[in-house]
Amino acid sequence: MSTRIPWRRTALLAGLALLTAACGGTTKSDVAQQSSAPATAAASSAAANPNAPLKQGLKIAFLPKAVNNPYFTIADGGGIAAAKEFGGEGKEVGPSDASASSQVSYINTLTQQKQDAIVISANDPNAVVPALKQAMAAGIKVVSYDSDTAADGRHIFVNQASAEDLGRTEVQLLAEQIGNKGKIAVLSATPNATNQNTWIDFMKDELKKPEYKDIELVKVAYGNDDDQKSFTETQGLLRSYPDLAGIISPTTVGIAAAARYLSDSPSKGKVKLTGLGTPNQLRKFVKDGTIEAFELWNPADLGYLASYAAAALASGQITGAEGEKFKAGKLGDYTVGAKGEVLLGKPTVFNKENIDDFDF
Ligand code: RAM
Repeated sequence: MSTRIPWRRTALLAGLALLTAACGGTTKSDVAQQSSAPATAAASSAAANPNAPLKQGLKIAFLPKAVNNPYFTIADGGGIAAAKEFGGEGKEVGPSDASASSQVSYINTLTQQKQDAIVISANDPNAVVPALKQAMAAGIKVVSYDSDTAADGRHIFVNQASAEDLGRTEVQLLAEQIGNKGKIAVLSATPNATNQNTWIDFMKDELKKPEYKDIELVKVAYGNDDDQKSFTETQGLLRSYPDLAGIISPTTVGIAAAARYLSDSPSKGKVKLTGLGTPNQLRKFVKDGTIEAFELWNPADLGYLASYAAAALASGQITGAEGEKFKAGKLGDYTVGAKGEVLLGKPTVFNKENIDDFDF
């Protein structure tokens, strides 16, 4: 099977991407696949020198989806700690809302400041690309982590876990709890988030399997990674679908707000809730019976790995090409995979048996 795309279609797609970027947002159908974006165009032409020492005094800036999201406080804390370890200087800057274009002005400022690397969790795969391209043209290395940009907007994507695995296992977790039957909804983050949209696509694919024929996905709601909006959206879901069997919320902000709503309502324990959350935010809801099981990776490890990837790029150890290797401190050795992707590892499933073993 040929993978060549006729040039006219390529030009059309590029034009569409520009148009979308100009509008400051990416619609669902334009969203790049979190782990199947086209081959990275950003890998530098300079050859990698795996034996180059990590440079001292590297300035690494973390640009999360939003700074008031506790998940990113942990992730960026891990990244800043890593920078300290290798003799660099890490900092976190970013918007207080996760809207599509909210990160652009921060990228421009970081470029003017001549940071050595920008580590970004993209609120929109395309809206940030023109600014990131300018940063790269100024010699700044760009690492996406958590939520990818389009491939030409970064050198490397540090992915928390296989997107396919996450999407499918979340459906499996909920299906088991509702006996493979009933109406379900997804409470997502923002409509443009690369990571959530990719996971939701895999959820939909998983739901096509015959064992889930009695499960109906009635709605994908968006809480915008805003606590209050996520709370209200949960309320709306229960009002619109009084016979709802369960909710998957693949966002730490969404699942915490949904759990708070459910735990105080007659639906507690009846409407099942799963998704991605931090053990510290959800411990009490596991103990009071609102949540049976949910999953996540260690956010601090994600930030830590992204920080080392940024340092390896800025020191010339790697360029972002497949097969290059680098060391990530206490996490050990990593290899750059296809499409410039570095994979952190497998997520953990938390339930009442193991939740007290985790503190993040
Ligand atoms: C929220 C954000 C983040 C996502 C986690 C699971 O904090 O949307 O991007 O990875 O949830």
